[in-house]
Amino acid sequence: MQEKFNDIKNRLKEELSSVASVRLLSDIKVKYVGKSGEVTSLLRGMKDIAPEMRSSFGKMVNDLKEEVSALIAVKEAELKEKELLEKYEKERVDITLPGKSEKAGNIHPLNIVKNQILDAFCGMGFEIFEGPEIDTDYYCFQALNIPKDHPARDMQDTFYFTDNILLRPHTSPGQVRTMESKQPPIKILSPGRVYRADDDASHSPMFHQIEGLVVDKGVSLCDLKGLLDEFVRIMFDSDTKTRFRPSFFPFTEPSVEVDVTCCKCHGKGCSLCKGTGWIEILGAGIVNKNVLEMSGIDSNVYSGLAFGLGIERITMIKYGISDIRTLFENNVKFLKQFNRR
Ligand code: FA5
Repeated sequence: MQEKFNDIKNRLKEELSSVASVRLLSDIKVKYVGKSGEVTSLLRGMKDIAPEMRSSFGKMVNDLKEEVSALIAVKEAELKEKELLEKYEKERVDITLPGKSEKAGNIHPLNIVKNQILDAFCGMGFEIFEGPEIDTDYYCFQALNIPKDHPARDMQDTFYFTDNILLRPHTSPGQVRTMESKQPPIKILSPGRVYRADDDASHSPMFHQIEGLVVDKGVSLCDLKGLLDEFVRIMFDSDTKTRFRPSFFPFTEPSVEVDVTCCKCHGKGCSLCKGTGWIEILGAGIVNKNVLEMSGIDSNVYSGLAFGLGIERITMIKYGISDIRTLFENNVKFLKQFNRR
């Protein structure tokens, strides 16, 4: 029996001396100490052993099993260590090499300014409502108190698909759609792209506006002034002043245009502000009663204020950009200047 035990140990040692991986070692483990392995099978032969010899035979087999398992465990630890070192070697990184930095894009200046404007008004309790870019004559003009053939249409001449379907020339249809869909109190902003038959250094055929509308009981020109003063205070330098000029929009009465002191010359007069010291940023006013009534709001109970600002204009003022077209040319050198990282 001892001979048989020795034979098992010798064969095992020989196999262990040439095994090269943990995976192959596990086959050897199964062969010797697995459920049907050579050593385990010896115990099964117990029934053929004389009863008085069984206890010592059992002990001998268990000792053999322990010895075999220990030999396998030592080899296993050795192979695992070897495989780990090989893996580390394969994955070795030279940490002294210069890193490859990822090229990240940055937010377009128009979006930077748009987000600042939305943040400023949302901080004052405004909600955002987006209307369609392709709209009807009714929403773009008629519901805003601009009937067919009214000369005020020339101020916002745009691109027509049919007599009735057009690219919206301003975000003011957002006022009407909001008032039709909800009753006061209303406090919304409507941002989006708008289109006009314009094209020069300060006018683009496609540009972005943000419309603001507040409708409630007792809304007055004082509220409009306070709101826009606060907006300018948030958006521009603390010494920037606002100026309200009388103006005309068919959908507001009275109507105003709002100027801010020029960011370049601070009111002294320069080429950017054409020597006036002021730059116009938006149109605004008290919502015309006809507009409220056409949208289903009782103008004897409620009044409203509205404003519409051009995002390009504010971006140009904030960054001292003299030609609106640079905002749409996608010149990477120009756009990279706005990377704030
Ligand atoms: C309007 O569009 C009115 N709907 C604004 C309004 C809303 C008035 C609510 C009263 C109540 P206006 O045509 O002035 O107004 O345009 C508003 C702003 O859009 C201008 O101050 C200017 O900043 C910008 N803007 C107008 N045309 C262009 C253009 N072609 N390119 C770039 N910006 C423009």
